[in-house]
Amino acid sequence: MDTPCLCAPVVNSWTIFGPMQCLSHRVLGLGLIALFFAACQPETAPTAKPEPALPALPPVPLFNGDSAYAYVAKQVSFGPRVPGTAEHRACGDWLVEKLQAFSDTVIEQHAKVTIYNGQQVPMRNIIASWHPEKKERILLFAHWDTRPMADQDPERKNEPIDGANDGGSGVGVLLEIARHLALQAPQVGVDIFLTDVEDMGEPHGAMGLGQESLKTWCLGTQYWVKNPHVPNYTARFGILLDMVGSKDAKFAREGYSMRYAAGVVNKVWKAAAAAGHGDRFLSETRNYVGVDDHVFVNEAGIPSIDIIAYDATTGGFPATWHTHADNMDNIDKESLQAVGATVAHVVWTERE
Ligand code: AHN
Ligand code: ZN
Repeated sequence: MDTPCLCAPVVNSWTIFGPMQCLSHRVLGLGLIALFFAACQPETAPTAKPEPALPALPPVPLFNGDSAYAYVAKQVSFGPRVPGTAEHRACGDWLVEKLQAFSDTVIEQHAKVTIYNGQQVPMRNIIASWHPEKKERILLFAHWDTRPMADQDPERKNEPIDGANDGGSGVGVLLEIARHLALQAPQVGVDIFLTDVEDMGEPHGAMGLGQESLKTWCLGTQYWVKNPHVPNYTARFGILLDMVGSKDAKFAREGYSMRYAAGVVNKVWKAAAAAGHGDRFLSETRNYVGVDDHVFVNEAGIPSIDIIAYDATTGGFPATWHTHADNMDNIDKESLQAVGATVAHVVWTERE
């Protein structure tokens, strides 16, 4: 039978140099010997091997604002993309077709959801994935539906809006990112989630996080949080693009994003500066959004931020928000370019 090691309460020379009675003493002893010799090295001798070089990152692709703009124009050409309409269906088919051409997998989620007035509408979430086998992932998302009414417009309030900015711009940027994902993979996996029935919330707006707001907006994302497109889906972080195409768009650090994912805000703001667009990403934090898709994704445990235009003249969203002026005349290629180049920088510089 082996003699059990009678561990000495203190390490003395015997426990180091004497016959080793157990593995832990042997390791400790050798460690101390190594330390002793290391300390005796002349100061000029290298004490550590150089770190092995990290695998090289692929180049950040050149985001093309003209291409993103064309994707926004194409969406708008279908007409307002109000859930339940033929225009919504046709645009959805086109989005799926584009993403199938650019990605490894496209998953659609179809369900009926109930909006604020009790009406049931068909929801269609669209999720495209690149390297779905990778554990380290980034989630990029934007809503693709448009608001069925123009409740912020003094005229034709009951008619649907074009939603060039609100519904079109974020998707346009993400399709251009998708085109590049097809050409050169970043180190991490990526999912692009086009959320549906985001914009059918109760007409009094959603400036707070009250129960009514939480219940009636972002229904596609709320559905996805309860029914992820793959079991136990998660991502390292998420970036929501909402209204990123207005003229001379500027982006404040959004309050909820700062509270739940300040590190991601910092990462994205740094990337904007590195991409040469730091002037658009303001250092100030403002609470101007209320509920948006990222709120629910944060609750699902994925730290997520909202890149959403902040207009100093309104103290909130661009003046075209939920009006008929949210059309192609008010889309700015340079804004799409600034946001797209920033997101591309984040995605292609992220290490696995
Ligand atoms: C507001 O309407 C304030 N938030 C809901 C999210 C949204 C709607 N974004 C654009 N339209
Ligand atoms: Zn909206």
